[in-house]
Amino acid sequence: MFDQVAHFIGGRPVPEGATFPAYDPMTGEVIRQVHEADSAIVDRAVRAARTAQPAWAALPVGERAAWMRRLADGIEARFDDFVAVEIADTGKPLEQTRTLDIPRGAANFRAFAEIAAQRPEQAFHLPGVLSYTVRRPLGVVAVVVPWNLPFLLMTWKLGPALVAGNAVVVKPSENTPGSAALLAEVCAEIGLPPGVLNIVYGYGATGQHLVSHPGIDGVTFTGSTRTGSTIMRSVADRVKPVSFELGGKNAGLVFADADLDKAVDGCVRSVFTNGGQVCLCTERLYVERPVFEEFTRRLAERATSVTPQPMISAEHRDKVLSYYELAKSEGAVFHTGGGAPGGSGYFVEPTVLSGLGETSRFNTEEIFGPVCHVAPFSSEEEAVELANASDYGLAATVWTTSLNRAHRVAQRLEAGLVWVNTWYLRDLRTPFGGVKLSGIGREGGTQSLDFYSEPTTITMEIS
Ligand code: 6OD
Repeated sequence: MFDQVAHFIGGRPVPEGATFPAYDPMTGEVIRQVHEADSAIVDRAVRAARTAQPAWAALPVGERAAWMRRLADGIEARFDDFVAVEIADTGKPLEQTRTLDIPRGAANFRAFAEIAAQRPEQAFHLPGVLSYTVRRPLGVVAVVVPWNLPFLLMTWKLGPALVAGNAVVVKPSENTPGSAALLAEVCAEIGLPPGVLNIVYGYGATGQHLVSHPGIDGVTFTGSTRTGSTIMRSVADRVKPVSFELGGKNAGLVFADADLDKAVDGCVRSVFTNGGQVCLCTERLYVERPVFEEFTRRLAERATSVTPQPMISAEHRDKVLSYYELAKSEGAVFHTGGGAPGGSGYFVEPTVLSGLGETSRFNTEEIFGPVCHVAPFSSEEEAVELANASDYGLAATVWTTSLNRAHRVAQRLEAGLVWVNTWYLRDLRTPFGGVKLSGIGREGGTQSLDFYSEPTTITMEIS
């Protein structure tokens, strides 16, 4: 499916611009040729969105919500196709793609349809005064999507942006164009009004044309902190709102009173899911001394049997391997892994190591691979300090059977998201995002609807 990927502008495929290859990370073979949008093509997409947006915004929210449900139905009708393209682009395991990535795509549209349609509005009364607030969509939103959860994260942004009355221009990652191309087909199949959802493909230069286009009213982005700050600079002169979910160096704290079976299971998931290529994955594990050795041994044993998933690209594989080499040069103890298996594809070994200092680049920079560093701690105070000693603050996990400790520690962690005795359990109504270098703003539930709209407060005298 999709030997050639064309832009989707004004409801039509636009097979224009030079092409570039997209690869299957399992084999390193080229699987698609993708058209690249230059500034003129981006301009056409933004214009199409601007033309479509007023009529879309004028629909009652219930009608936009009905379109979101049609999108979800359309995704479910082509469920197996979505699974196939997402796996081809990313090398994800079938089970994960069937149970997480693609179902979340449909769920994102359904959830935000419901949240928007049921959202109450507020009015404030004083004697002789009535104040109320109306929310207007931003207008045209640039949706810049990463390669790690391409469909899940694209739809996570599209659901609320569209239901709030915006038109959008999406820029998927150059590595993972397939599920966006299929979504364009679903839009055409269900007859979504042309221009409401547009998609342009390309590398960073295409993204740069998009976010700096004067017709863009806001940007939502998930990806690296460096790209986030570049986008921020691009919109600074026009003072446009941004919502960013950026890098992480997430800590997990395993206390000696934890249910160790559960903690090991949970940490296997939080470290190795998606080949460690989820912004929420744990890269720093701190384990209370009495259980440090047993926990580390069991985690390392389990690491050898995780379903292998390739890194997204040869470049990313080499980056992850360069951190393995760095750790070796600094004298780390490898409990498992540390290399790359032979053969084709962008695989690296799941790796558990210890012995590096807290200020090592290995322990401070986001690696985004199937790897974690394990270090012991002696007290709750020390655990919290270690977890918080990071420039990032996206997610953290706490493993303990003490209810008091769970609350105490969770509330002290400098992170936008804390999971206790679980990981990546999601309620789409909750605020989602990070602190420090991990992002700005929150999406999820009404926070998403707030970001994708602007309030106007109307105050009148009643005489
Ligand atoms: O599950 C989500 O809603 C979400 N925003 C996940 C982000 C993962 C980042 O890699």
